[in-house]
Amino acid sequence: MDVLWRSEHKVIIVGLDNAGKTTILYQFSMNEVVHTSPTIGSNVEEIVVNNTHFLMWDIGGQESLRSSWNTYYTNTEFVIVVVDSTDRERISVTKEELYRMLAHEDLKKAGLLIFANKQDVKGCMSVAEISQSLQLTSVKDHQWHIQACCALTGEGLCQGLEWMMSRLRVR
Ligand SMILES: Nc1nc2c(ncn2[C@@H]2O[C@H](COP(=O)(O)OP(=O)(O)O)[C@@H](O)[C@H]2O)c(=O)[nH]1
Ligand SMILES: [Mg+2]
Repeated sequence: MDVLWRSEHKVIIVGLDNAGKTTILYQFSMNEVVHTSPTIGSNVEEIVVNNTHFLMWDIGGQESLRSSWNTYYTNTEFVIVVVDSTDRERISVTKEELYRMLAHEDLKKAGLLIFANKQDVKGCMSVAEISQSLQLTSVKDHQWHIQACCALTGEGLCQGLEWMMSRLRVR
């Protein structure tokens, strides 16, 4: 039996409140190829893409909840950070949370996927602007990728998943 086929990859979806995390998780579970099965709570979904299973946790982003993000870190293979590209005021808060996470022991080997969400909104920050604000080029100890998307239409989400799949193959 193929062990890889069976294994499940843990993913956490983080980001500030209102970034679009739940919308993205919902899109993934609607579009996934085989089936979806809500497990423990309403905020976790199993997404199956080409026989690869991802267990995705959508973690609340309100300030009061951010301090408990680390309770989800164990065995996490990918961190998806969702950025509201229209929220220029709080991009610095996202940056702070991002580097706090990347420094955490339990996330040392995790891949980092950043969704620049709400690209449908006129005047929003571009991928280049967000990369610069988050100083992504200084991230050397994690594999990372930034992807423009619109969670409402689903545009860009598959490319993000594809990047995660490609990272799985090289390991
Ligand atoms: N214009 C636009 N609105 C979005 C997009 N994604 C999410 N939203 C809206 O942003 C709000 C917050 O989304 P939600 O998924 O609840 O964010 P969460 O707090 O991160 O889980 C909702 O009103 C969504 O409809 C997007 O790509 N474009
Ligand atoms: Mg939510």
